[in-house]
Amino acid sequence: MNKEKSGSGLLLAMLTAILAGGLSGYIWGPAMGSVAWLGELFLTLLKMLIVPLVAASIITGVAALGDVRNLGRMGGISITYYATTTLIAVSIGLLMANLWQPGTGVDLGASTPAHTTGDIGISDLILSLVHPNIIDAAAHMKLLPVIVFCILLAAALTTIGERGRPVIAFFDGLNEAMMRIVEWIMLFAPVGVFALIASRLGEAGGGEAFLAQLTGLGRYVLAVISGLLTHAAVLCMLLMLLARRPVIQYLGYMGTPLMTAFSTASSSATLPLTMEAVQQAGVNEKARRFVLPLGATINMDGTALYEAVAVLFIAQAYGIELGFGQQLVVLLTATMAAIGAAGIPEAGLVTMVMVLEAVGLPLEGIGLILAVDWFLDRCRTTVNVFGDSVGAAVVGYLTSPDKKAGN
Ligand code: DAS
Repeated sequence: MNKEKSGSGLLLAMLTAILAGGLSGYIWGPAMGSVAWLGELFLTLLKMLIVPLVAASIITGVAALGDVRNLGRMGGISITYYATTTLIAVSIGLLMANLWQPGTGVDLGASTPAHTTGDIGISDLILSLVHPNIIDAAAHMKLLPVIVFCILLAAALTTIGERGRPVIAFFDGLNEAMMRIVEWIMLFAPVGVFALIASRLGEAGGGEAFLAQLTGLGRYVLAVISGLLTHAAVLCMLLMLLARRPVIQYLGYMGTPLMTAFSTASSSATLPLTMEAVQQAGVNEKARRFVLPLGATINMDGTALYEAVAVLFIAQAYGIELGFGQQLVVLLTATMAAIGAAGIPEAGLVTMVMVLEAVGLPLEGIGLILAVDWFLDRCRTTVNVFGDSVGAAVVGYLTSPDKKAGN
């Protein structure tokens, strides 16, 4: 069967699995916990590939650039894309939170706690780029220092001529082998996705409980979802304008990784499938191997947008007015918090502390949004992964010598 046919078959199977998982979790609730281990198996199989795949793709992607100046150009365009789209996402989040006023009138039954005032460390962000023991970093899935080390290693390998070639060839073979394992794991994806959705909805108490939680925080959920959809539309425009790609066709390739992102709530775990899908879409190989692993680690548009909405929701719920200056602080700190968030479930909830402290809001406010965070995490992770895939297409097109559409 050709790749195209099997791809659409898998897409249909994944869609069916998500719907069946949601329905099962809705109907049988906690009883669906019995299949959670299948979801855990799928998630772990994907996680198992992350470090070797990231190392192999970064090293071969950077080495393929040859001249370090090309690396500078691709790196510059990538970082500019990441920063711009993340700032757009946070701005959309702030806009939605001011329009919907999700926290206004929320009865907390508690007095406004004293403000905390914290500071945010840009130095922490820079220090997170390196690690004293790269094996330890890899063992603990600290991907940023692994990526930085691999970029430096690849750049060095390209400067030592013949002696570097066998090392690069090794990582090239490793990359191909990893992509082959990804194809095998994808055969199990529908089962894994079904189990992840059904068991997690079951854990939330099943359909009725889930709907009660959603409606209880209705305006907040609407503000986040409408913001994420708006940003997804912006990404589609960037795909058409800056990468010259038809959106529907690209979404067709991205169907499986996007559904996996929604099911796993982990950009990192989804990365192997994103790499496969973007390769199928014919994106420039050098860009794909460099932009995707980096993007999956530091480019989180969905998370940035979500943190902006959540912080304003908490301020509104406590009756604390955030002026323009403070919302500017939210804009900057939510951008940095998103960069610092790992591609794992609930990471955005953790780094949000940085934003709350920056504007002196009570950390207890996080308790107001916990009930629905597992669902919104899936939504924002899906946008994170889509943003990474658009970044690969944009950087691939802008750095391709002939600017051929679909590069
Ligand atoms: N779950 C994170 C991810 O994998 C996003 C988040 O927690 O905000 O992208």
